[in-house]
Amino acid sequence: MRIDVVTIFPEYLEPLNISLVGKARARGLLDVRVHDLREWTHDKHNTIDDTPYGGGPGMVMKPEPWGEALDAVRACGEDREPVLVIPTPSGRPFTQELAVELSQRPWLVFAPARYEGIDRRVVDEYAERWEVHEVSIGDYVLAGGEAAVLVITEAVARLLPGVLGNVDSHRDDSFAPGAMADLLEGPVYTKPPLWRERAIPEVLLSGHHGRVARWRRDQAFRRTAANRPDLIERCDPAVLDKNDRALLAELGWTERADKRFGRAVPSMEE
Ligand code: J9N
Repeated sequence: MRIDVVTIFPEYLEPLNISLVGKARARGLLDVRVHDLREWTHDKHNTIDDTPYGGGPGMVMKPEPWGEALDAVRACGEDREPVLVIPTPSGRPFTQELAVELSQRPWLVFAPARYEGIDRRVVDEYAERWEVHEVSIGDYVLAGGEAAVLVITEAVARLLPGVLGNVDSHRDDSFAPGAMADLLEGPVYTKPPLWRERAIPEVLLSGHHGRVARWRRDQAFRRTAANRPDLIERCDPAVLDKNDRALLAELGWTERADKRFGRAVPSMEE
């Protein structure tokens, strides 16, 4: 995969040199190129922003440098059009599903904005030629899109073939399509067996695979109910077994257990 990032803060993208993304690049699985937007300005102050038409606070990024930058990136290489990804709090939510979708594209170009955003005509112009995604990484406001580029790139890079050790690593990801009933992952433990007088839950030492699986599923439900009740609400009743329904009832989902989870599904142990 090739990734281009056009930014006024190229140093902000330095983390792409290390860790999983850095290793993927070193191994030739990922080609990342970071460009300074100011290279495509022509005035002596390298102006990239101006006041908004119609008034209002803040500054808007001018269209000309973006147009020249994106055309130059496009001209440098590939016989296909890239996918343009623009981080913005008003974009489509970035989810594991979108990460999977983007990981299947050969070429992504990121356009992180500063200030109050980029002149709308840039998005409209490139949307006529390229696939364009305006993407939000969450309901909070950053000072610029660069941190979002790091987030999206890491989520995408770890899905590329050969980047993670084994293919199985993805299957249990919380939010991975097909993960256990769309639940959050439960707690994990490793050596030593006793740390600061804290033991490992005995079931994990039991060697009883059925009981371990049941316990993990219960933990996942407890954590999901506590941190993401919305995931429980929209979970398909058909994926719940008798134990799940009993646990959810115990956790206070009693009414819904009556209404929605009343269906008989064979339990894991049966
Ligand atoms: N999700 C999200 C994106 C952003 C920004 S601010 C400027 C560009 C992108 N904030 N929050």
